[in-house]
Amino acid sequence: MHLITGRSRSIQHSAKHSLRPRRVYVSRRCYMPLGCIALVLLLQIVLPPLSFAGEDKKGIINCDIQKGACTQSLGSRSVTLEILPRPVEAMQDLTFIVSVDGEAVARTPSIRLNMPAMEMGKNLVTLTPTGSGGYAGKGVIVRCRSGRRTWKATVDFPEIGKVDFIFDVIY
Ligand SMILES: [Cu+2]
Repeated sequence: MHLITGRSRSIQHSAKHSLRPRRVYVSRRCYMPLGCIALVLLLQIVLPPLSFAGEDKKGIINCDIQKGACTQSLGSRSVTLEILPRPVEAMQDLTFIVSVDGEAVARTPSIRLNMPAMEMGKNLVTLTPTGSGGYAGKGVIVRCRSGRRTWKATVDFPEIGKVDFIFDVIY
């Protein structure tokens, strides 16, 4: 709104006072590109949180990790993930606890941490067996520079496949 008003005023101004020195008119017009750049920068700040809200509405989050353990199905099995301590925060030492029901698997699963909509580099959590289908390991979820808080933990069982847990962390 401010930009449009500013422009129309300067056009009117130049029409009425066409005999005024040219320099005045030129220096007034110079504010326009600066105003546009400021507007673009402002939009870049405002838009990412809006698109993040849009992502949430699509229902990509399948786990409320702040409330407790989450369970997803993998074939005929159930895989459970819990992250401690809660609240689950970025840049903290976290313990990842995984369990799988059914017949014992021979090979230990691992967890890959990433963001659902952004490649954040390799972040692997190594798990060790704790007995009867249970595994645990330590890891850190990093803080995303975009400010987005939705992360994905992919639990990968070499023999039976992988399952995604998508949840919000606290920054
Ligand atoms: Cu990110």
